[in-house]
Amino acid sequence: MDIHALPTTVDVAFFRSNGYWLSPRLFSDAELAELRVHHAAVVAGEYETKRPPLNRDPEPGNTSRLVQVNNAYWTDATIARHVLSVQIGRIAARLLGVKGIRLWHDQLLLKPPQSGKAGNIGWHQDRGYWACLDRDEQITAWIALEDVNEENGCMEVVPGSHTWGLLGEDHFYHQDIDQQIARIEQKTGKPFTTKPCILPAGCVSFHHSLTIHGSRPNVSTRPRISIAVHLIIDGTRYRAGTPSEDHTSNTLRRPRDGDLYAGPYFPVLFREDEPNANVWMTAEP
Ligand SMILES: O=C(O)CCC(=O)C(=O)O
Repeated sequence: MDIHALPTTVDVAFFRSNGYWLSPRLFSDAELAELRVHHAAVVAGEYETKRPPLNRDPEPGNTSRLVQVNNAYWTDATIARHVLSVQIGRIAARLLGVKGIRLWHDQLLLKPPQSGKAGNIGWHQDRGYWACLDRDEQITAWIALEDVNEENGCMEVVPGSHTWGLLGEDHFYHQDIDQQIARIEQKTGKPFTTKPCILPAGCVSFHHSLTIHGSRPNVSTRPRISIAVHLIIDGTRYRAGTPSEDHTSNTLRRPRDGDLYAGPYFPVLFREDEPNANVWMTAEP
């Protein structure tokens, strides 16, 4: 992990106005090679720690459609080391202009080769699934373990859409993604213009939780493999009675209204005033 690559003030300004930012390369060839082996093991249902993930879809052995595994870091020490990296947290904190970052949950992803529509991820705002969080400003770090581009169905974002408010268009599983566009345009009165997040392996895209994003089929012969690290600002609290009451991360602790998301289920990646708060950190930069 490149512990020196931090967004510049120009990068931060780009993130603030566009709602996403693509990092330079953060992971070395050796780290990527190791991560790919561990990613494949988790997809196959081989859990090094013997602890299963929080949930997954579909079951191990089925790679005929998009595979997602939530809290894969529970199952594997290598994945945990990178998902919980202090550097990912530090970059996220700088982009959001906050002092601390915790994990909300991770999501290991595999979009199979020649996926057809079964590989699509419908247009959505993460915030739509995270209404139980008491603030709008959250962020995801999406780690490319292979080169991703339009051929293998890279993520696409709508630049600036994080300023449009919450649209109620939460269609992660909607495969006919072109059908959604006219309705979103009608709702917002704005043209739906997307930007592909083309990333060489080892680079990471960061997107704001209100940014509209989705992805299209993998038409290549290679899998698209990645890990999305969903992050919350340290100090985020639970808001009761929202449509995302049943978010899987709430099943971990059954919070009461106003409870802090803290403790071992929501580990600290980075805290400006407490450099050793990240218990997974192996070296102080
Ligand atoms: O992997 C994709 O194409 C989309 C992932 C996503 O929705 C996310 O990371 O929030």
